[in-house]
Amino acid sequence: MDQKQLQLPDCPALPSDLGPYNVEVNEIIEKKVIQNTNLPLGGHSEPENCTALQKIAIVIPFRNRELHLKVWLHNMHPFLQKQQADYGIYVVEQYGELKFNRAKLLNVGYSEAVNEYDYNCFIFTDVDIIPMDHRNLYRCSQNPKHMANSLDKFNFRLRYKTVFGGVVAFSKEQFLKVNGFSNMFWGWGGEDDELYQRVITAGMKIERQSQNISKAKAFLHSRDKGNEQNPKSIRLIKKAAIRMHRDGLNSLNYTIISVTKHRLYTKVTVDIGLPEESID
Ligand code: UD2
Ligand code: MN
Repeated sequence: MDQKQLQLPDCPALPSDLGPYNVEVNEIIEKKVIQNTNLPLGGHSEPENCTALQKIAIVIPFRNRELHLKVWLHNMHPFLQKQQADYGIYVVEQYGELKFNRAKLLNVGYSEAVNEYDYNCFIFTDVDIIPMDHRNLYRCSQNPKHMANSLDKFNFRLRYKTVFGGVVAFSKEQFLKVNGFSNMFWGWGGEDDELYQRVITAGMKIERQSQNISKAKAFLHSRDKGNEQNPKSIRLIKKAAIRMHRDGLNSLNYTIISVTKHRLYTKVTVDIGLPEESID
């Protein structure tokens, strides 16, 4: 614990003065640089006047979505600072042209972040979702939390009851309990539902905030090249319970290409290898 932490009081559980937030999109695309002086290198920030109760790593799976990333970063730094968060942003970029593997990238982000700082809360978020209310707390709870339950593109409704994609929050303990995500989902879809099965199998429930508070903007886009639908996902989801203890954080291997400290984020570029032979 450093000198500063010793002297500062704990931050309040719920910061005051939180309410609806207007996501800025056009302003950011037009202006080249937004002033945000309150950030040391690597996109890590903590409250000035108090000690935050959680240390939060925000992990974003990424490849070739520069514009979304720019808009996300420029909205989310002020948003998270308003919530008095102690947080760091990790953008995990898949190296190469092979099939995208969102879930494995998120496992890599978790592993790299825990090696760097004493994080105890992990928020895994798509690069194209931005909350519309400061009361949508980017924090961990008693149970894993699904946070993308009220997206504008789905008329602020849940598509189905067990949906668990977009943005989720896990404490370190909760994430270890499910052995992270599966590493075996190459291409679009299903890795989020598989994670839901892990949570239930591990005896946990999921939490959500009210639809009103969770309102968020999700950008419309077409399917990316290299992220075609995964034909194996249904089969993998069905066997989640028997596979989860040997497919996840404890079987993760990857090769770091580079770790770059940008002002607004840490970029981890990683070679995640080739799809494994199906061992379901
Ligand atoms: C849904 C889920 C998402 C994930 C996905 C299936 C919601 C709200 N979202 O999103 O969490 O389960 O389906 O895999 O339920 N990405 C890149 N480059 C690429 C491809 C993907 O950066 O070439 C990243 C990026 O952060 C993106 C995320 O992966 O937001 C999810 O991919 P998507 O946006 O194409 O998938 P989408 O919107 O159908
Ligand atoms: Mn998307």
